[in-house]
Amino acid sequence: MTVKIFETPEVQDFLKAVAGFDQDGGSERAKQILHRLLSDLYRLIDDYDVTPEEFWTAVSQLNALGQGTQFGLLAPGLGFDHYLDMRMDAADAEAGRTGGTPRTIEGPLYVAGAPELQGSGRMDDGNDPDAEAMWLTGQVRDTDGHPVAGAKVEVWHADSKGGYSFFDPSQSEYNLRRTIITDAEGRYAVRSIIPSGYGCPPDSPTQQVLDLLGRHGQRPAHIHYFISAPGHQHLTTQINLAGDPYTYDDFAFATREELVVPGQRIEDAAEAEKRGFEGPFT
Ligand code: MBD
Ligand code: FE
Repeated sequence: MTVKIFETPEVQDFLKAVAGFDQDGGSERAKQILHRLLSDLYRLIDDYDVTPEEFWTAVSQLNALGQGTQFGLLAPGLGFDHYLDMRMDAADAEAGRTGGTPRTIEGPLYVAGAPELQGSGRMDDGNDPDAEAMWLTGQVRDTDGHPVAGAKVEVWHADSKGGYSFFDPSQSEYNLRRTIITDAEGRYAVRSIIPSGYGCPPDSPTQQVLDLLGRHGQRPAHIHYFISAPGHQHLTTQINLAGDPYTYDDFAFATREELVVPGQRIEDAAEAEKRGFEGPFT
């Protein structure tokens, strides 16, 4: 079947009616955007001779992607999150906002309301027998290099199996999620566990779409951050633990060279203690 009807006046008028152009109510912006989106899709159906079977298969897939956080998971896989970041980077450059730690994507697994720590404390609940201890330390500085005391550092990351609390029912509430307030020198130091990379569930609607593209759904081991302080631009970012096979092959396209950090292995508790880290050391 090769019919080409998209450019006909009937279809063009039909699209305008579908987008509510002849109606007084609704939102002008919604009408414009829906009209453009539908036009692009109608044209695609014409250009690729999309069959009714293919169309209804796509509808079923979209319905499946509407469950839980599935579309939020596919969106970074399709590059939307990174594209929005690229646009914010470009806007920052245009406005002369330079310096500082680069942003990268939030992802779909943030949960608000994590327990608050003053400068230091513990992020893990101690219930992950496969986990290795990790200390996460840092200093929040402004773009002139001055420390920011009292900054809010929200951190969240996966456990040793790549699962996130709230989404992985085997974990306790807010495990590996904390809001840390920086000390007088802008510093924070918390005890946690080394996260593993995340993988999209193999049978999930998201992975089904990635399979069609011949792509995996893996992310390298990473730690998410929101950093905020009054009078400063909010920063959404992540760090990647160097040496992961997926560091430069992230299905969510979130890796940035400046955010890849090598961990420093500490072999014994005495050494950790000497550095002022809080236990437990195993
Ligand atoms: C994650 O942990 C994540 O950070 C992103 C962006 C997508 C899926 C899982
Ligand atoms: Fe993540």
